[in-house]
Amino acid sequence: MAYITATYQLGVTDQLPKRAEQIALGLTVGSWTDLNHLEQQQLESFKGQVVHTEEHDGKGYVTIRYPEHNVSRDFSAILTTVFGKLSLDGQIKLTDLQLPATFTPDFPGAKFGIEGVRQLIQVHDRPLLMSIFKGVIGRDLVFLREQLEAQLAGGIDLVKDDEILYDNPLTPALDRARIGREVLDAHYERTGKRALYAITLSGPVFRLKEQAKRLVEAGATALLLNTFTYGLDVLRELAADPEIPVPIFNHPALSGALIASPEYGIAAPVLLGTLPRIAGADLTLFPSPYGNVALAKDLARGIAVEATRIGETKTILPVPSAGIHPGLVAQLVRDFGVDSVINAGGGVHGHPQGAAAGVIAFRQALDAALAGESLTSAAHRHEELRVALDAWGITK
Ligand code: 1AE
Repeated sequence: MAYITATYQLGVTDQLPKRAEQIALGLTVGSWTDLNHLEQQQLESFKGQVVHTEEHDGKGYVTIRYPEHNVSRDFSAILTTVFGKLSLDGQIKLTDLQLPATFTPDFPGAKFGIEGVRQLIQVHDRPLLMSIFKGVIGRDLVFLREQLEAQLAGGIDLVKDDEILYDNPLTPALDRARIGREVLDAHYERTGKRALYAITLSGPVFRLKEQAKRLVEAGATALLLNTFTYGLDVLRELAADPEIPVPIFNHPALSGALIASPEYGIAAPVLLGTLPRIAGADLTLFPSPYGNVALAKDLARGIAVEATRIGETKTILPVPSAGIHPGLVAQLVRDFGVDSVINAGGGVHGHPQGAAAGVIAFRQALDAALAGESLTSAAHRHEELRVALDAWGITK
């Protein structure tokens, strides 16, 4: 029989085997010792089982496995079983979740993954560079076009909408898709360089698929989903649909409400790494350890480990984000490696010489970091990088 396996951190360390047994039974067959022998035989294959308990650093850890046939094949059922009511039951945090291989047909993961996205933009040997539209709310399509052109002119690989830019009268999503495609194609004709532009999906949940298909028809080359405001099953349905043949970027909006507490909620590597990978995201954004909404480095790296875990699903690109500037690039490469995305909004648009120079500065910093050259030394040859380091400083 196959099982879903979950590990929890408890705020207590006493009587762990007993507590674990209570969880395993409470989330499956209810009671056990009250059942007669025949009932026990009948229910044995539905019973949750304690796999392991241990205590360290003043916390208790319990691992429990749940029979696969207890749940329907959706995230709603899986998460309700492993951490539904339980999430409300005192100091408890879900720290690991593994689905059995028998779930793969229903949870096939990303369409593109790391290799697929690299293939689309023909970049195989370095971290990708992504920028975020900034200050677009209240502006029109002319402004948006200019911002996109500037980011591309610097040589960006990926561009994404700000997650707060929805479908709206000034820059309708369909127009963004159409104009975005025109600009991306013109850039390709001119330079031979392919880039992707992810448009934010928004609107009523039951119309999202239709919206995604219309955006793709209009020219969208990628989509951005605020997954935790809609739900993981929404991401899964979009990713599995063959009529939505573009990469999907997972945005972490709202996830702070679940990951921030050390005692409650879901561990960041599970919520922003494991689950988006299984649900079908091609990239997963999360707070970097360095910026304005920082996540502890072990957690940020834990997300990258889960995103790139080799197994039943494709590996997906980790995107440490927020407060990223060129002076952080060497640190990013050290912490997240080549299979990652360096992503910046303010760190591109805030460059004193403009967004194109901002992207160029990132590229110069990246080339230097990959060559093992210090950013300070590279800045002697590169004006854009020098200006960026003067503006933001350097993290060695
Ligand atoms: C963790 C998500 C980061 C994000 O979406 C965003 O817009 C970052 O902007 P900057 O780079 O901090 O300006």
